[in-house]
Amino acid sequence: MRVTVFSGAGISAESGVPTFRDAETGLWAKVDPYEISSSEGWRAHPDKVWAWYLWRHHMMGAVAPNEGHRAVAAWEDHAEVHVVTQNVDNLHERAGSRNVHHVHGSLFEFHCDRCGTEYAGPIPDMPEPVESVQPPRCVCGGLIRPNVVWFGEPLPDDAWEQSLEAVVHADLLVVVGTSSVVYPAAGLPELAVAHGTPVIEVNPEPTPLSASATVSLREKAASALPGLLQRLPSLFD
Ligand code: BJW
Ligand code: ZN
Repeated sequence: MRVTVFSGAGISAESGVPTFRDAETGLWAKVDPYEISSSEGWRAHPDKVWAWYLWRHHMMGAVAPNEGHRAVAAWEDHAEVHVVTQNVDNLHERAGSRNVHHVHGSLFEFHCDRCGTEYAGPIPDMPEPVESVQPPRCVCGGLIRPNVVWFGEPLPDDAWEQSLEAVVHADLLVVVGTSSVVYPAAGLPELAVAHGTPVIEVNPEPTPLSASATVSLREKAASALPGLLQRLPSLFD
């Protein structure tokens, strides 16, 4: 069996990583997404954006995979598993998943915003959020930025192609912890539905996908994912 998992911030919530859109604890409850997570925001105030990403870089390095990430990795004992994740953390890899496609990039890689050269220099530790930090400069004079996809930017070609393949060839798509509002990524489950592939959504809250998912489990990732494959026969009764 080929299982593809499409994950969002909710799968890392129980590891202590805040989601984006939770009204109280979400990252966007405190900062304007278009100020901090767009190429316009970067051009206008790179020092503010850099400071925010340094803090998130610290936070993601300080947390561990939870039972949800670990369950997905363990499915590789029973199935061919691909993980398509919108998350810029590395918790799926740290849990042991081998085929992880990061459609919104990675917060553990950096490059120059002018010449594109990968940056392997030091990244300051930022345990507390601060207002502003000057990003390092490349030898070409450009600024070093995180390798993440901001609003208005294209998704990385390789990850996107591999994600399309993984969704189109899946026998089952498990969509976990995403609000399903950010495109083109949110189009992947729609593609599976159009192909007639069973889609299981795991999310304590309803989303725009819920109506078309084959099964919607109103459960949290760390409790729903560990027993999910064993539950399949009863879910599709
Ligand atoms: C739990 C849980 C638990 C809680 N267990 N669940 C109108 C229509 C269509 C598209 C557009 C449009 N207007 C503009 C656009 C385009 C735009 C877009 O989609 N905007 C919409 C928001 C309207 N998209 C783009 O700009 C994309 N690029 C693009 O379109 O390029 C075109 C182009 C082509 C060619 C050349 C040039 C351009 C890029 C999108 C990039 C998104 N980037 C971010 C930031 C990444 C870096 C970072 O991490 O800082 O990606 S935004 C943010 O949202 C992040 C996430 O990956 C993404 C999705 O969020 P996610 O993961 O779903 O999190 P939440 O918080 O929304 O939801 C969490 C869920 O978990 C909730 O449902 C909870 O209930 C649940 N949950 N606890 C399970 N324990
Ligand atoms: Zn450069």
